[in-house]
Amino acid sequence: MVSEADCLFCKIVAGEIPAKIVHETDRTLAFRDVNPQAPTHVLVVPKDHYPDAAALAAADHGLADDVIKAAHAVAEQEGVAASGYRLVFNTGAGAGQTVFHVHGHVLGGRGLAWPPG
Ligand code: D5M
Repeated sequence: MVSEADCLFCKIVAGEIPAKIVHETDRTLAFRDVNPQAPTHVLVVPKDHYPDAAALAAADHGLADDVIKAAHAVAEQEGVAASGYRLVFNTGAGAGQTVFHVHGHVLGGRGLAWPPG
């Protein structure tokens, strides 16, 4: 596994920090956000460490596909797929990224305004 010392989400993947895990595949993990912004707010990560969405896409072995498929599976499991949900990858500090292990936010269960803040 590609991991990085002192990466919070690598530690969650490794089971070193507790998280409320809701979905897992061989290459992805999904767990509830500690600071939920909607009734459903789940983070989906690749188990391997990539700092952001651009690095994940450049990995070029279908891992980005796996993360997006896992996000949709989470939305179905949470019962928000039919009504609509948002999948957000904050990419870079200027866009609000604070944890530099790529993660998709699955947000749903309420109306979501556009444009986002
Ligand atoms: O999103 C980073 C997200 O990570 C933010 O919504 C809080 C969440 N977070 C931070 N620490 C934890 C732990 N320990 N468990 C679950 N969720 C966590 P960003 O897009 O980088 O701003």
